[in-house]
Order: sequence, then structure tokens, then C-alpha cells
Amino acid sequence: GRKIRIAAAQIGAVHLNDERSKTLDRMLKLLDDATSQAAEVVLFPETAFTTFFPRHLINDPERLSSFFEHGDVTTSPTAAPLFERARELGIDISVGFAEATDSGERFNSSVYYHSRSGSILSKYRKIHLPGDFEPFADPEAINQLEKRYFKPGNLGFNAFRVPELASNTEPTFGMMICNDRRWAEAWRSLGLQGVEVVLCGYNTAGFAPHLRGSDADQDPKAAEADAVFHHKLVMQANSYMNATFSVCAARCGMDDGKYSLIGASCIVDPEGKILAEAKTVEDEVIVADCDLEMCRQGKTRTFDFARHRRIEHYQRITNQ
Ligand code: CDT
Repeated sequence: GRKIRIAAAQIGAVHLNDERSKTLDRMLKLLDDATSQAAEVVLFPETAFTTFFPRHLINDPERLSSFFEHGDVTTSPTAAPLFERARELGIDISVGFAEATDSGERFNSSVYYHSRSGSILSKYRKIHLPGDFEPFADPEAINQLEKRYFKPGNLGFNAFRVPELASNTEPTFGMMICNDRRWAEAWRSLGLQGVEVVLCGYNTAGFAPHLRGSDADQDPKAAEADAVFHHKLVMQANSYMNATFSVCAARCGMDDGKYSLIGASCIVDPEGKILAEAKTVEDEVIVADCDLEMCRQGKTRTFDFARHRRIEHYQRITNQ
């Protein structure tokens, strides 16, 4: 069959002033853990190497720069050991990072690294950047300054085939990052390319009333439960509607003792059912055996796009 064991490596709290090397060591440990569970590929979260810095207004350019990988991420000194270890272990990885290009552009990016060839098979740059350019007036508010720090991705949603995986059947993968998962258009763009596994790392605030526009006095527990609900809702519904597996990995826990991020890293099948889900909001690896043949039913029946879509009525989606 076309079976593949996939892992998601969830990362718990990472504080603003945590040493990069300490966070990297945790990631190496998660990588070892996924390998020992015989995963063929493991997904790490969005901006996995640091805290989720877009919540902070950082005016010092040098300080801001320290959260980015400069140039080729696989040789960036603060990230390279992860790729080197993946190559040694023979496990593929997908990981999110803040990207600074040689020409000085900045993106919220992820890559798929193929361990056997030691090369990046595909790069994705986050297209839906949530939040604001300017911080909130309220100094107590949690910010989300992705529009300030990143340009919208310019590479599109490209599915890609991965050699030497799933018994050499070259499964079709796609990547998106965090907020993208809430947009049907992102999923459909990959779905139309026959995607079989969607990878999505995220940093999603648990309690952040300013960000969501909800009442500031909402109960934090209820807010967090809603955030988890909406996260799973979009992963499950969009996996079903595009007949694809999906894997998502959280950066989660309580950063700096005051910024909560949801966990609920999970692996979802093409019927929209959760195969594996993290139990903690700490460093944790989850794995699931995914039989890619399961995508066939949806892709040839209910969601056979070529037969059933009526694109002459979808113009508003791209024309407005
Ligand atoms: N990192 C990221 O994209 N987070 C957003 C927060 C949106 S504002 C509540 C998310 O969609 O989870």
C-alpha cells in the first residue's frame, strides 16, 4: 500500500530571552523521538526556532534580526544542526522559520527538507499574514505584528511530490502556515493539485481578546476552548473537503509566564477524523500511520473536482 508514518513535533513554551541553542536542543530531542517511533517525516511548528516574536514591538533592528535565519536556512548556524541531524537519521523534516533573504526581504516561511538527497524540495512563504502593522494603543494588549515584520508570501501554494516516501510512491505534499489554515482558498489551491498530505505549523494565541476582537472580559478558559475548537474545525473540515490528510504542529504553552498559545497538534485523515492529537502543551511528538489510498474515495467520488466543480460561478473568489 501507500502507507506512511508521519509525526508532528509540538514545542512547548519558548521565552523571549531563551537561548537559541537551548530551543534547538529541544528540537533535536523531538527529532530523535520521532525517529525512534519510526516516522518517515516530522513537522515542526511555525517560527520554530524562537519565541513567537511578532507579539512584541521590537524597534532595535539588530534585536529583530536575531529572530531571523539569514540566507539558506539549511546552512544558517542557528538552524543547520537540525537539518544535519535529520540527514544523519534519514528522516525528512518540514520546519517553519523567519526568513531574511540576501536582498533583505523578510518572510514567514517553511521548507520541506528531503533527508536522502540533503536538499530542500519545496519552500513556502506564508500568504495570509494576520494582525496589524501598528501595535495596539493598550500597552497590556497582546500584539500580532506579522504585517510589520513580514511581506506576504510570493511563492503561491505549490504542491510537490516527495521521492522515497510511502514505499516509493511519491506522495503529494503541500505546506501552509498557521493563519492560512483558516482560508478555504489555501486548501483548495493545494487540493486542486491532488495534495495528499497538508503540513501546517502554527502559533495560535489562547487568550488574546484584542486580537480576536472579542470582549476583553471573556473568561480565558472559554476563550482558549474556542480557539482550540476553531483550530480543529478548520483542520478537519478542510481535510475532508479536499480529500487529504493534514498534519499540524503547535508552538504552545505559556510563553514568558503570560502569553498562552494553544496546543492540540493533530493528524487528520481525509474523512476529517483525528488520528492522533497531542495531550499536553509541552514538547511532544505525535505519530500516525497514514494510508494514502484513503484519499482516493474523496478524490474520485464526492470531491472529484474535475467532474463536480462549477467554476463559472466562482468568479467572485478571485475577481474581487
Ligand atoms: N500565527 C498566526 O498566524 N496566528 C493566527 C492568529 C490570528 S489572530 C487570533 C492564527 O490564525 O492562529
